[in-house]
Amino acid sequence: MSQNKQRYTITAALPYTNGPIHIGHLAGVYVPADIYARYLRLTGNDVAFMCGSDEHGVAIPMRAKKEGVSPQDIIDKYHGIIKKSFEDFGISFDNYSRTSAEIHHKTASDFFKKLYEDGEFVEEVTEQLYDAEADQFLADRFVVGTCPKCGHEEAYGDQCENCGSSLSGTELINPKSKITGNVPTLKQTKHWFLPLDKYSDFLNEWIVEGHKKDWKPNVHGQVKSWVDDGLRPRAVTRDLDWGIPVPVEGAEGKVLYVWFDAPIGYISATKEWAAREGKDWEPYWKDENTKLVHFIGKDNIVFHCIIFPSMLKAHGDYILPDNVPANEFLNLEGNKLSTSKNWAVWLHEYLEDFPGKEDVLRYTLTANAPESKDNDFTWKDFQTRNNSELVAILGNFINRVIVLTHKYYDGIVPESAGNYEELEQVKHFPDVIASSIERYRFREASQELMNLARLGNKFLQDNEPWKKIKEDPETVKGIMYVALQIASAIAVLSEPFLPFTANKLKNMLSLDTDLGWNDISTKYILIPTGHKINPAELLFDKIDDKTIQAQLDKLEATKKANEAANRVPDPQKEIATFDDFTKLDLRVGTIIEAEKVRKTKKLLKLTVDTGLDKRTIVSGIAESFTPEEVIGKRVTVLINLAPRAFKKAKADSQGMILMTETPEGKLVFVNPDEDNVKNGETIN
Ligand code: B3M
Ligand code: ZN
Repeated sequence: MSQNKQRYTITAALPYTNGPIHIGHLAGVYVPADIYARYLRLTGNDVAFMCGSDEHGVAIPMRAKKEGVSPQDIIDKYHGIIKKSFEDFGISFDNYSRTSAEIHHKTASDFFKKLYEDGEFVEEVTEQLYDAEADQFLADRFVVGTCPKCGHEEAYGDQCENCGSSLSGTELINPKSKITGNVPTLKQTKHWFLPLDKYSDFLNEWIVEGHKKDWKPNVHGQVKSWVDDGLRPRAVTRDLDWGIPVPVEGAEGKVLYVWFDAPIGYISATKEWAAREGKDWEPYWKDENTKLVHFIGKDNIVFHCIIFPSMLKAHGDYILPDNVPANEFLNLEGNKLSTSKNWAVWLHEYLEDFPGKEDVLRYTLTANAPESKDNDFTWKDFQTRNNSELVAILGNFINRVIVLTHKYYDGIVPESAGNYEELEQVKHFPDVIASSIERYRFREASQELMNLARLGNKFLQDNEPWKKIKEDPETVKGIMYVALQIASAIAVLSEPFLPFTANKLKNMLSLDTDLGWNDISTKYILIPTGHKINPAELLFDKIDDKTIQAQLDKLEATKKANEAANRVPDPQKEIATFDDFTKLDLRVGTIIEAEKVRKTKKLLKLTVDTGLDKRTIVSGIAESFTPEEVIGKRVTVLINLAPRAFKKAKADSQGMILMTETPEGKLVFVNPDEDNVKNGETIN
């Protein structure tokens, strides 16, 4: 449990400004990082919590092209959305910067120049993937192919997101240009390479041997496998026009590789923050006593445990990360979260749909976090976490304490009376929760917090002050006194997890907002006799099935839109002869009557004027049209199809009406759009 004042630099992965933040980013990176930062501040440490928008890299011009705007428009749009949604969600960065900022361009350029002047890079002309039609080199996401390590077929030119391996484009199997779809050619070009193989022994000693015990197995294991496989030089420059220009002679038209510049963004953000706060930034990045912790998703492990530490080591002035507690991935309703497929719960949309429920999502994502394996977010679980835990346990306990204190004592904390072991038990929660947080086990920590609320709930349930108040008011004073101490402890200990709730709770209890984590086991009585509390306010309210269904419907619509977008036409049937065709008797007709066929979902019983006669045709169009909608419709009818009995329609169908369908699956009539064509006209 952090007793003495320790300096921490905490970083959270810089989100690409090619789209908004979704729950996968929150669960993987930002909620755990925020819990950790808030806890360390509460326990009296000196914390610099840094993040910012990652505005370079191929993802940005690709999104710009897709939206038909400039890369600058894209980064300004999404930097704004992301920054605001983090603020509204209570992610308490000390600085949220952006890598397009001048201070970052300078910091990253200076960093590159130092390594360049120290001869750390290998300058080499090599053959790189090139798209002749697009007349450009295919860097990073501009090319996809099969990963040589794991066989994933959508690996990028710099990394495979499936196994996390760092790649170079020429290692991809069956590469394809994402610009034209062409198979790339090879073309010579000069780049500067960071010789990662040179840092293999250092990484092996520092991480593989040195952090065997305290780094998460999923992280340590990845690093060990890459070091054991053998590290290779990686180009840290690119032939792109979007990014930080390479600051050396002979590098026209080249920019820093986004994964070279982005992690330096943590340093730039610290410099920017320190200048604003009148602090010295250097101790946060150069003092060996500072603990540097990177919060990332598993696809960023190679960059934060191999490439960036090698850069820091090569530079020589900087400290190395104390830990990199990467999380695994969060899925959504059983499918992988995907920005491109819009398969996500976007943070800014959640905040619109669920105003005042920031903590419900924070809690759900923490209680269900993919800390050691991929996990699944379901709206049902979100509703259950809210209704069965936050409302029924935490909210219920707090509400009873506040309401009864006002009812029995006009809001004044009564004298203590009697001895209750619960008061002793409260003292242990700070250390229990701290121990989980300090080992990056935030799921476990959040459940320990919920156990404190359970303790309070059970204490009231077992002691039933509402029943004793008449015949034994003295005992009730003791019960309410203890309940108020438990509520105060929750107000402090919940702040890292549920900052909005903790605020409300501190207001209701009229608690001193500077109360620290350790005050609970040292000061221990946070809310003394005679202290006046404020009126009750609702902390949580139930989320009903209708609200959840609306979210599920939204996802269903996304799924349908994706199917529509990816729909491919059926392959051509086998060749039919002209004779085959002449057998079909296709006529113009008009639907003159229509009715639903009872006990069926799809059938309408129609009367069609074919120009030869008025006949019954049973058609499977009831899911796309009501009877009223089809009466009067001009249609194309196949009139010489063998009659077919439809029992439920109590009729034989004497033909078929030609239909097609939209990508969303809605049926559409194939009909002559020329009104004065008469019924009965043949269609050839
Ligand atoms: N922009 C985020 C990602 O890979 C990446 C992180 C940079 S942290 C320096 O999704
Ligand atoms: Zn792979």
